[in-house]
Amino acid sequence: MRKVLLVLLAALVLSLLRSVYSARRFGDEDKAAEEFESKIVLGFAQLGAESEWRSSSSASIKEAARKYGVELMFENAQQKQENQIKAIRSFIAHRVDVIAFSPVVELGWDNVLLEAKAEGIPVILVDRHIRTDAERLYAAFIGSDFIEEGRKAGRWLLEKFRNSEGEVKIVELRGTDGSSPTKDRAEGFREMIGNDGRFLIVRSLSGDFMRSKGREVMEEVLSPAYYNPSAGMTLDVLFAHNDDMAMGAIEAMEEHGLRPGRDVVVISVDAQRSALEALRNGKINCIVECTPYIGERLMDLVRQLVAGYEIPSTIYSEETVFTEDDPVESLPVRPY
Ligand code: GYE
Repeated sequence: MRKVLLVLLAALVLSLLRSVYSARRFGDEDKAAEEFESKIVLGFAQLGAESEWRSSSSASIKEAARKYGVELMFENAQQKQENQIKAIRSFIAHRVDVIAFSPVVELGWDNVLLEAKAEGIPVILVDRHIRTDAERLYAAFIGSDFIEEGRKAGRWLLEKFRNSEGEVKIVELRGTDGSSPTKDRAEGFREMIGNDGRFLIVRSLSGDFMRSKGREVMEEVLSPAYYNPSAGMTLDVLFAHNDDMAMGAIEAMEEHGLRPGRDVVVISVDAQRSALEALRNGKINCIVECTPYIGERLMDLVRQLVAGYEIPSTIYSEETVFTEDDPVESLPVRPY
């Protein structure tokens, strides 16, 4: 009898253990399934690492993805459109939930974006625009108003020279040709100064948004063939489409014995740490801010899209202008 009772007790204990174990297993599986379902996958095709701005923008996106629990597939296209297109195709093949990218140039995206659309994968343009006749190839644009940035630069210049009568010779250092910030900053700038006959853009050259190229281009601008004060070949203003190129050009000017900020008025765009430092030191006169910190807003949009909410089609960052007239203590100290 005792033996039978013992066997029964053992069987009971065993079955209890089994049911506890299987309940735990089911619980884990449920949790895993839930996590699997809620983890959003975002494919981001970054255009390159041409500037400090770009590196900060990449860092902002990676940090925000971590913070928001978004699984990020991140590709760096080394400034090549074909690499960006390849990256987007691989995101489509992986069936990510959302694709985002910063288009290196404006044209040539229709095919790949139609492919994403056919697979029902929404696309967000980050930082730069595309140009297309096709409809609804992307859900939203998030970034800066580049035309307004160009206007801000022009407006400041008009104010700076409001009391001067002579000609104002301007050299423009453009960013990457074919890209929206280059086209729009140039447009906004011309819109402001175009009706004032004193302002002459004597040269407009591309430095591809890179510090090394900004320096190279400025060296060419200052070579005897183009710069010869005794023959009246001078330069009054440098408008650089970004800080990296402005910093490179400042080095070249200093090597030629010019005092940037005094002999040549320098206007730049971005407001990265090194340029703000140059503004404090009087080597830059005006910086139009363009913020790379768009990661968190992007993750917000991604979540809303996946949850099926309507999202605004254009979201511009709020930005300001820093000038030589600002009290030095009021200028921000940037981490980048
Ligand atoms: O101004 C420049 C970068 O697209 C806004 O690209 C961005 C520009 C930025 O390389 O520094």
